[in-house]
Amino acid sequence: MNREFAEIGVPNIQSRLYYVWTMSTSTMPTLKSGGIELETGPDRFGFLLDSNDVIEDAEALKSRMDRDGYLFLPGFFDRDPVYRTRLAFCDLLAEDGRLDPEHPRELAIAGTSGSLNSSHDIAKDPVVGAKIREVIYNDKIMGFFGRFLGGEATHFDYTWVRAIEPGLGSYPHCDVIFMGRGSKNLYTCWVPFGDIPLNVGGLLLIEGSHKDQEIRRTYASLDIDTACANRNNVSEVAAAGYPGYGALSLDFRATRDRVGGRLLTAEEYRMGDLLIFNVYLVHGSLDNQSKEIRLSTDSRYQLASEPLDDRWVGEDPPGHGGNSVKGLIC
Ligand SMILES: O=C(O)CCC(=O)C(=O)O
Repeated sequence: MNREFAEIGVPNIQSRLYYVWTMSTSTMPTLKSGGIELETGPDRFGFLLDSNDVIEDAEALKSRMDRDGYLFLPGFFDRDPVYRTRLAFCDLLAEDGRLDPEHPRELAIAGTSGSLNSSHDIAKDPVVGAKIREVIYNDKIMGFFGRFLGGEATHFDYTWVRAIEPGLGSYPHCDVIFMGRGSKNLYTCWVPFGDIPLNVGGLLLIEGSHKDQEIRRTYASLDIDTACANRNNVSEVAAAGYPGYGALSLDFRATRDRVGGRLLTAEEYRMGDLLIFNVYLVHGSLDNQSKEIRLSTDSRYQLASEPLDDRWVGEDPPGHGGNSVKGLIC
């Protein structure tokens, strides 16, 4: 599937009437992650299972989460507030010089400059941050987690807001090494703030990888905010030989071959969709092979009665580094 611009008329709030995407039906784009081409045969690649058929059945949801490591709920959120948040997000990026002024802002076509790179800067913006939080922590999702977890649910105060430029996606990793100091019964929600077809590079995961015992015993037992005093103060993750900043590997294809299971993504993530996954699930994202900046958030939910990772709670959560780092002999 290829998206190409075709100008057709007046902008409309719910759809891209200003431009439509024309699709060639012949082939999918070549999918890459980390610059490495992915195999897309049916035994290695597929699309996420829609779990809306069991959305009212907590036991069925739990058993799918247990089996696959994720739940995909297309259309969970009303599209309109997500779209309005996107518009505010695009305005912020445009004012920062990150968008190409030759195109309508809402298309988020990448420009050449800008400084608002940090997820935290965007999340703290009084307009965009507030609009994002109104969507991703709304009563519907908190109620959903209350039923799914079987008790009152809470979420981290810190929200990861991504404005991903054309280029490489995220390398395969498990969230638990970044946020596993509290409850491990912790779930990530990944929410697109734009329609994200394959070439724009949405979330990619390895189905069933949350059950991989070798990953659990090794990589997933580590904590990124550590400094090995006897190893030049590198983190225990780096000391154990994992590449990059907390990646399990730099090669999704090889990691899939080792773990088994299929690589899964959505044929097109749409505004309103919700993807929930286990913090032990191996995931990352497809490379962004378009001209567009990919907008999305990831946020975390758990039982209110269980301990929270203190790096991510409070009015101004401390996050990684600084006082969060624990010294170790590795
Ligand atoms: O959006 C991405 O590229 C990565 C997101 C991610 O790693 C996460 O949701 O935990």
